[in-house]
Amino acid sequence: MKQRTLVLLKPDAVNRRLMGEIIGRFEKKGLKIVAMKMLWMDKKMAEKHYEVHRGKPFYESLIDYITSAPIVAMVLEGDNAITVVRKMMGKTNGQEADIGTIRGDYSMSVQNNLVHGSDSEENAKKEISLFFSDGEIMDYRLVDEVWI
Ligand code: IDP
Ligand code: MG
Repeated sequence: MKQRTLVLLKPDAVNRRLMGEIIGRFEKKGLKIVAMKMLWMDKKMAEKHYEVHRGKPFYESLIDYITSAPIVAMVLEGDNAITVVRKMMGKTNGQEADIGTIRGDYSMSVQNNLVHGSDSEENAKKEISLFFSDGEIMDYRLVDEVWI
């Protein structure tokens, strides 16, 4: 089933110059980038995005982290994109994430784990609308789609 998912390259990905590496993995996998922008999240937006974590011990630190530097937000599209992206990200804790995943290969931290990916269709819809208007999401065909 064709799905769209929200992916964030978090402040550590930008600061560690890993944007290209991470975006390249998603491209090479066969996911389609249908929206992308760099932005600096403010506290209000961060609190909305991470609402489900409010009250958890790591919440304040998470808000500080995600607002500490620019991020890149993307909408990725593909067959079962939500699950595929979560698999490519690996477990939340970079020390536990399998080698071969983005976090497993590049993160040593449970907080500074480089990427965010939506975890359900419902959350994907909500998260995409927090970052992008309908007009910012591109409807186009890639010439290699028949091979993907
Ligand atoms: P996920 O990003 O793998 O879906 P969530 O449990 O939804 O993980 O947590 C959201 C984000 O909050 C994580 O990606 C990570 O940056 C941070 N986080 C989660 N658990 C902890 C923790 O125990 N300590 C510090 N930060 C955490
Ligand atoms: Mg999550």
